Amino acid sequence: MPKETNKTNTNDKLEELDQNREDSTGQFLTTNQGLRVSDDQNSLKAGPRGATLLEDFILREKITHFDHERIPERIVHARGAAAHGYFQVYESQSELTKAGFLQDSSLKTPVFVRFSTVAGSRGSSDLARDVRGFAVKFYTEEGNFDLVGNNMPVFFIQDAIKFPDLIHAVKPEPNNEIPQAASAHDTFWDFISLTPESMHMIMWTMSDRAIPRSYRMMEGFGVHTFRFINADGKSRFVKFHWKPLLGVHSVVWDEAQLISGRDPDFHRRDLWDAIEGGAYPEWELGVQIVEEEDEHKFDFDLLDSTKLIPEELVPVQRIGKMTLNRNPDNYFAETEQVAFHLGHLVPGLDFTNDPLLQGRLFSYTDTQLKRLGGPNFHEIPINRPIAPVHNGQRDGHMRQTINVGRTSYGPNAINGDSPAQAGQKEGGFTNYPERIDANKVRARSKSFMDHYNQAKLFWNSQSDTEKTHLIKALRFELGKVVVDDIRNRMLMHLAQVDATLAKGVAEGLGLDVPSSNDVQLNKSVPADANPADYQSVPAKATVGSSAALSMANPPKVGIKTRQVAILAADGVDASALNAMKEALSAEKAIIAIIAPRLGMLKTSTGETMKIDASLQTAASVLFDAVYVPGGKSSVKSLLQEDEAIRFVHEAFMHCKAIAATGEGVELLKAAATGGAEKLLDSDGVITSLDATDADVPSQFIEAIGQHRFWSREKKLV
Ligand code: HDD
Repeated sequence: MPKETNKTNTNDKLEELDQNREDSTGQFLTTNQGLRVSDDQNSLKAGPRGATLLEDFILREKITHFDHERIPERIVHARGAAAHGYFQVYESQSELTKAGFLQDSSLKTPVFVRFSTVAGSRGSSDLARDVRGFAVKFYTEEGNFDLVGNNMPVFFIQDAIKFPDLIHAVKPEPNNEIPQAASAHDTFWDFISLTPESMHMIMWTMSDRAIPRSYRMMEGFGVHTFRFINADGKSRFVKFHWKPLLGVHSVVWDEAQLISGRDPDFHRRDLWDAIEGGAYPEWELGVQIVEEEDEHKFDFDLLDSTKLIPEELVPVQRIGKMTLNRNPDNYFAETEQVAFHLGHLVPGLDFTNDPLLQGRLFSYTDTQLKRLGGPNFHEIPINRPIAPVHNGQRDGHMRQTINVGRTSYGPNAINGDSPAQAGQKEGGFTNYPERIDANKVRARSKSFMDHYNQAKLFWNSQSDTEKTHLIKALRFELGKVVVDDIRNRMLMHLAQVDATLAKGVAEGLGLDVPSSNDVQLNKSVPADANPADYQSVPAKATVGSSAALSMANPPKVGIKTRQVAILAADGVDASALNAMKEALSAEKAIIAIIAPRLGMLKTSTGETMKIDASLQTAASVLFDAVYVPGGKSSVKSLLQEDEAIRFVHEAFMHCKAIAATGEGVELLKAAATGGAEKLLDSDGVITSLDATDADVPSQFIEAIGQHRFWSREKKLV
């Protein structure tokens, strides 16, 4: 029988993790066998200067363990950060699914969520232009359910058999292992330019979605179409979405590159700090439901992972909320050893025949066997379900469970046929009995051949700023390509998506858009196939747009957890500084006082204040906004610091909210290029010569809430 709903199962998981926690505070040092060690500073030698003795088992144990500390990093998604939390459904979804964790609004289901980049190694920068992984492990009472998604709703390829090619192409090139964590190189674009099915995904990865402001401000998507099954056995198609309550925001590419130098752990740190500070990130779980009989009513195939269902056609229903409220205790034990797998499923859910999904079902367990070293990785605390585990599986590397009794097989009579198979009534999982009657073929469905229309839909749905950023991203990426043919092939594809897009990119590359309209560029055609079967469907002249695909006009969600820098030095205007600090704190923004040096600051009234960072370690790219209060001697000192001028200049270039009062305005003038008037008159720049102007804090808060002021940027479309 499944465990009774106890409404507190988040505690079960935490208690289980607690049992494995080791805290050496106040304890003696021991070997792994529990032997107390008296000297951990010197190895055992023949005399103080003598040779070290092989007999020194303490030395050997310590060094051997150290030598084996690293496990193979994930072949993809190697770099990540994770957090614990819980999920709660708003109301029972029994009409749609019998999944236990979606029935009871008072039940908190524990989750562990790992965010990641895809291409880079474990030590690469968080700010690479890349897809972000968004993997959620629900520890439900019916077993673990893993929703292993990304922050983009579509994927590069339609069939899993191409995944190794895609990843080989994007990873550093094999001869010199360059470049790290970047798609801007020949092999990636060579592959993409021969793979038209990637064009929709390319629109997403070249958009600012690929450089998020924070993991906390990203959407998540299950990508594939799954099935929900209710207690009557009725199946419906479902797509999963995560909608962040902090809105969806990104940085700009120049900023991303600078952050990679200033703080390559920017996203990891942001998640950690927010949770430590009690600002728990939240996402609503959304579902798009398609009735079984509507499977073929769209002009794309629901089984094709390069397509999304526009929200205008099928609205997203928000059915519950996930809150991340606890950082891991140990990066390796939890974040590195967590093992996700699409095949970790619970009753009430099932797969579809999406060929990308089907291949993934093989890959994840296989990769854990290599990475975690054997078949018992489910016994590692972070991977253990809260549901009890009973089966005849035995032995293997690092087995932890001590299975009692004589039987490890079924049927058996010796142990009363235990463990017994569970019927549906007892919570046993059954597959949806989908009818399959087909020839065995290696082929791609014709319904998968429309490679440009949704790329076009994405392009049409972007604001002019987003279109400009997309063109610039493609100019950057293809600008780093060395082989000319690749650029020309890409321009041909882009021309299929949109003429302005192709022209904008071509201009930046100093090329003309090729006149050929060759939609036959699909080189992913099997040897003996009829090329006509693989011909891409030409893009329609007009394709609609979908508001949900744009990050422009994000919902106003306030400035909670936004990072605000206050530039100050000795003599800073105390009342202006304090009034701004008070106003920002009331909105739960995070404030940092940045000064020419570390230590304490003396304000105009003699008050001392702690400096959070010096201009040498801080940079505007690590903040959402900057304020320069007045105070004659403070501003005079700042004007002598190149870093202070650069700080404001960069914040302006990156379209951030800037405020200055009293003499602080002088620093803004010094930071202006192209005339002080231009900077002072720009949107999102709030100045007042009145040192304690009471309107400035509220105007500044309103401006930070806008995220960025794109009117400062030159548009390309
Ligand atoms: Fe994958 C990891 C997401 C296609 C094979 N994948 C991995 C992770 C995420 C995704 C978020 C990291 C999980 C973690 O944090 O540990 N992958 C996706 C999405 C895909 C996708 C959204 C397309 C819709 N993946 C995909 C294919 C294959 C793989 C087609 C292979 C056929 N993915 C893997 C893997 C990884 C992995 C090799 C590496 C580490 C791991 O599994 O545990 O098995």
